[in-house]
Amino acid sequence: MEGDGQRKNVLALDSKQGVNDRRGFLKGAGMAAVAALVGEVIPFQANLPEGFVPAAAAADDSVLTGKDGLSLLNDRPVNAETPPHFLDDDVTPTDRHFVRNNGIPPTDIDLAAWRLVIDGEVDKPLSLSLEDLRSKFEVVKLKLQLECGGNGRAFFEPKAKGNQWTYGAVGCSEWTGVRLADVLNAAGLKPTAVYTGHYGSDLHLSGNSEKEAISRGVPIAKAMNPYNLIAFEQNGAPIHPENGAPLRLVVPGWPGSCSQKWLNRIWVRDQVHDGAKMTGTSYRVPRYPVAPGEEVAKEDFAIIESMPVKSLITSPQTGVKVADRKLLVRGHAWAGDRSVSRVDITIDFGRTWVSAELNAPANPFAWQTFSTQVSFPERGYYEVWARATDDTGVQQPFSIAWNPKGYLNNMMHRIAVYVG
Ligand SMILES: Nc1nc2c(c(=O)[nH]1)N[C@H]1C(S)=C(S)[C@@H](COP(=O)(O)O)O[C@H]1N2
Ligand SMILES: [Mo]
Repeated sequence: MEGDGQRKNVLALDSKQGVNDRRGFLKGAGMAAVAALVGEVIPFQANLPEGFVPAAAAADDSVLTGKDGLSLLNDRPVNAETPPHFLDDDVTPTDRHFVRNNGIPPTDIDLAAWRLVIDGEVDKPLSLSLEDLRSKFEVVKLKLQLECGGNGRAFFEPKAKGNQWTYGAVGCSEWTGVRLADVLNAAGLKPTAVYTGHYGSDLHLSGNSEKEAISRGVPIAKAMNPYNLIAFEQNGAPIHPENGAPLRLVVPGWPGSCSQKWLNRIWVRDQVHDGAKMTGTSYRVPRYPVAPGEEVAKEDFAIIESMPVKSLITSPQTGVKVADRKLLVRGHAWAGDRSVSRVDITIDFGRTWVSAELNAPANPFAWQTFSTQVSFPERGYYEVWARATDDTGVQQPFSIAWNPKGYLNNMMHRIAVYVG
C-alpha cells in the first residue's frame, strides 16, 4: 500500500513538474529537507531507504507536498496561494505559507557544501557555510510578513498578465536566521556600495543554467534594516523546500521578490542592481496615475519599494451563515515599512464604520491582528469590509488604481455574510 502511494506520488510529480523530479530532490535533499516534508524530525531517518518518500508526504499526490489547503495557480513554475480563512493563525504555519516560484527549485541540495558568497563592493568578500552563519553571527527569531507584489492581481480590469493571485499571496511565519546587516557589516561595505543583488540556486524556467530565474535587490539603506534576515528556519523547523530551503532572505515590507529563496550569493553593487526581473517593467509601477489599459513608456516606471497598507479578514470564511445576528470578525493588517494604526469595519457598504481592536505587532514587520464583534439589525445578505490605516494616515482604497503589471492591489477585503 505504502509502496503504491509512493509510486503514485512520484509519477504525479514527474508528469506535472517535468525536470523537477521529486525523487531526485529527495535523493539529494538530505535530512533537513525530508524532515521538512513531514514537518517533524524523523528519529530513524538514517534507516529510510534512499529515494523513499515518507508515507505522510506520499499520501498527498500533488506538487504541493507539505502544504495544506493552498490553491494551485500554476504548476510550472509552482505558484500557490492560501485562501484567507486558512491564514487565521497569528503566525502562519509552514504548510499554509504561499509559494511563489519564478523558476525551477533546486533538486540536489548538499547542506554541507552550501555556501553563501558576499562579494562586490565589500572590503572582505565572504564565503559562509550554513554552520558559519549559525556560529559566527547572532541568531534571531522574528515573525515577518511577506507579500508578493502581485497579490490581488486577479481583480485588475483590464487583466494584467501573470499569476492571478486573489488574496492569499501573503503570510507571516516565524523565521530564524541572522541579520543581513550583520553579515554585510562583517564583509565591510565600501563607500561605493549602493544596492544589493540577490542570487539563488533555482534554475530559469527554460532550464538554461546561464539564465537567472530571478535576481532582485534593495538599496543599501533598506538592506541594513535590522529586521531583514538571512533565514535557515521557518517556524522552528527547516524551511519548506518550496519556500527556499536551506537558506533564504526575508526582507519584510517590500515586495516578496526581494526575499531571495535558495540564497547563495549577495553581490553588493555600485549601481542599482540589474538582475532578472529588476529591469524593464518587472516589479515596477508608473510614476503617475494611468487610465486602465493605458500604454506607459518604460522609462516612466519606478521600482516598487515599501508595500502599501492592507488587511485581510481571516475569520469567518466568506459566505458564512449566521444564526444569531452576532459575528466575531478577525484578521490581520500590515503596511510595508510602516505600521498599522487602525482597522475599521463596516457592515453597511461603508456608510458607517466601527473601529476594531488592533494588536501591536509581535515585532516590527510582523502583521497585526484585529478583531471585533459586529451585530446585524435584521436577516439578509451583508458584506463585512475591513479598512486599515497606516501610521501616516493612508488608508486602503475601495477600488484599485490600475497599473499595467497588476501590482500593489491593496483594495479593501470584503466577505459575504448571510444572516438567518
Ligand atoms: N530564488 C528565488 N527567490 C524568490 C523567488 C524565486 O522564484 N526564486 N520568488 C520571489 C517572489 S516573487 C516572492 S513573492 C517570494 C515568495 O516567497 P515564498 O514562495 O516563500 O512564499 O519569494 C521570492 N524569492
Ligand atoms: Mo512575488
